This record gives sequence, structure tokens and C-alpha cells, in this order.
Amino acid sequence: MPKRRIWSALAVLLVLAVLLTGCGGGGGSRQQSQAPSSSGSTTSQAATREITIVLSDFKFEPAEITVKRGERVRLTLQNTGTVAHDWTVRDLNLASPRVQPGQTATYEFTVDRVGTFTSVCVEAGHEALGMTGRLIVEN
Ligand SMILES: [Cu+2]
Repeated sequence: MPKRRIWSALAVLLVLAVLLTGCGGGGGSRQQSQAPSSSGSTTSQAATREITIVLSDFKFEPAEITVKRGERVRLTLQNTGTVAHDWTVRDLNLASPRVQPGQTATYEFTVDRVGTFTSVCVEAGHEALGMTGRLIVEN
């Protein structure tokens, strides 16, 4: 009876297909749970925070940076513009070196006050042209 064999074979295939698709669906939704990472416990190390700001005509990129009170900050100021620029926070007496077009300078500082401060480029007219940003100091 060859016909019955064929039907039996088809039935077996059908069952296998259902089992395989069932397994595939179940396996995909399984997720490995990982141990929670304790990211807060390593911030006590006194590492220098490195931040790069691109100075262009006439903006800071990023305009806003955030640091922690008391930590050493090293700014890398990269001037991609066509005129000299700087990065100054008057309220904190922070003033970077003047960076010539195409040049890069570094400026290190530490802030002991928490708050949000305005940063500007003090080259003539640049602040008025929108070359301002914010320095946020967190505890
Ligand atoms: Cu400028």
C-alpha cells in the first residue's frame, strides 16, 4: 500500500514542522539575565575627565558639557573655523588659550562650585553671533 506510506510520511513531516516552528519561537524569546553592573562604585577614582569641544564659526560643539565638582577636567579645543576662538566661563574665571584656525589646544581646570554657567568665546563679536554654551557642574 504505497499511498498509505506517503500519507504517513506527510503526517510525520507535518508534526516535525510544527515542533520545529514551536521550538524556534520559544528559543528566540529566551534571554540571558546578566548580573547588574555596579557602575556607581568606580566613580571615586580621581581620573581626569577628557572632553573635546570643536570650535567653529561661530559655535561650540557640543555647546553643553557636564563635569563633576572637584574633578580634574581636560578640555581639548579643536578650532575648525577660519578665525581664532576660545572657551571662557567668566563666572568661574576660566579662560582657555586662544586657539588659531586649524589648531588644537588643551585646557585643564577644576571647578569647586555646583551650578550651570555660561561659556562664551570672548573674541570680538563672537558671543553676539551665538558662540555660547553651558558648563554644568554636578555634585
Ligand atoms: Cu570665537
